[in-house]
Amino acid sequence: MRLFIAIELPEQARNALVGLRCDIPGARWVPREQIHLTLSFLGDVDDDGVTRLTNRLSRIHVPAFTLRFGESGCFPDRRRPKVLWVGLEHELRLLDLAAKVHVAVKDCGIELEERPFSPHITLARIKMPKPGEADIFLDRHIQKKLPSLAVREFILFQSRLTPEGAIHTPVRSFPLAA
Ligand code: 3AM
Repeated sequence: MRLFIAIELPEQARNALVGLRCDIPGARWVPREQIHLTLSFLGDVDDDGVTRLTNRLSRIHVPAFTLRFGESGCFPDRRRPKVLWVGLEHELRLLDLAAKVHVAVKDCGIELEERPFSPHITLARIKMPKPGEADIFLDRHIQKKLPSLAVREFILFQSRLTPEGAIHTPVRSFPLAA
């Protein structure tokens, strides 16, 4: 199973993020129901690995928390904006959760990229970006218009690749502490 671990966003937040779409040629906007905050991308994991992983993830203890949106940005940079995203303020409990998820995944023998966690929500991808093409999106002061998010759980998702795009299915959810 091709897996990733993420925080699902409430409908209201997803609607607000859809409202940030703008006219950028070649941008593929993430469908409303798929907008999420990735904690870790795992890639393919076999059935035994999934069992070990769900056991291990269910032992993570982090209290529930609230997230606030931050600035928008793009990867890798404005000259080549391939991924357009909205950032989140660096809430300590989010960083703690991401770090604990990372350790749990590695404890299960799953190899991960050692890139530092950079909290963001991907809204669009541009396959062949031109310099400055995303500036119209990046120059908005996004954080003023978006609601804050109450985070009470994180979710292990399966991602199936199809010619029509990825299909995300929740495998199991893990509640945060009260
Ligand atoms: O939420 P973001 O955009 O950061 O880009 C994919 C998305 O991340 C990423 O996993 C998240 C859920 O699909 N992803 C997909 N394939 C990947 C790969 N091979 C990947 N991340 C790293 N390596």
